[in-house]
Amino acid sequence: MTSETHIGLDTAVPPSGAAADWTIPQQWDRFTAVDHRVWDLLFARQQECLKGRAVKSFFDGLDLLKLSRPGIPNFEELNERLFARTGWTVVSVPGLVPDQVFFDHLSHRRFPAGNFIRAATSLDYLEEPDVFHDVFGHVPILADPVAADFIQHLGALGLEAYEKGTLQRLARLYWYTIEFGLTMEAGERRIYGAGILSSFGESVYALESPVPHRSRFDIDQVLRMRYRTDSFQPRYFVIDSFEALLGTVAEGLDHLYEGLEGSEDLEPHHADLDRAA
Ligand code: HBI
Ligand code: FE
Repeated sequence: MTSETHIGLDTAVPPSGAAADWTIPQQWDRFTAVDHRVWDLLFARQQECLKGRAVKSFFDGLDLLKLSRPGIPNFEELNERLFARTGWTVVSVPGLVPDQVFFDHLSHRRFPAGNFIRAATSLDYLEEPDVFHDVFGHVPILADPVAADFIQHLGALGLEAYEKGTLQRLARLYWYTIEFGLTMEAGERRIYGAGILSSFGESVYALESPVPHRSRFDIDQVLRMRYRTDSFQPRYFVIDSFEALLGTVAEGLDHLYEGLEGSEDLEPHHADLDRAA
């Protein structure tokens, strides 16, 4: 049975010290030498592992945003470069925030990033998105203008879906693209989803293991497809390009939600759904 977690913290109030939008000061000076060392270890391992696996705009983003500098990035410095590039900024949050808060930030070109990093003793396991998952995984492609537009648009669609009660469907679109998306690039499959980019094991599994299904991105299928939050993904969707992906949502999703009313959810491990990708 797949599990779809939604942090329905609808009634939750921001933790003490956080603003109404759940942001908190990064307090970059608070990070210890061990924290920075963990970042450097994870960064070096992924930079090596992603060669030939990640989409080109991921590496371009690392360079443009000077993320190869040692240590956990100071958001003040990072945001000067990111904002100048695509109008996005990274904001610090204590952990998972309620859905509507999360999508509201995205709709205003603010990416919420965890203000903590995992322990050196658990480099490969993560309860909640930490600063490595969020900044190494999600931020570099925010320097790509088309991907930046798509993610902001997804934020606006998320707020709409929250009001309409179709957030569970929109969360799948988010999950199978921004978190675990693959794309074609020069005839090869490449990774662009942050959940894969920030994971050593899944960066290899997603492209090379015979286990998962890899099917051509089909927005109707994606909106019906359940997903797992507790294991490597049983299925990945492959887009042709960020431009093509943006095109699938440019007119909004209302007509798709309507067309899917009453349709069964799909299980990601069922092989009969495969459209060659
Ligand atoms: N909060 N900090 C944070 N990071 C997320 O990725 C996140 C979240 N809250 C809700 C949420 N994601 C989900 O709504 C999406 O993954 C669909
Ligand atoms: Fe994420």
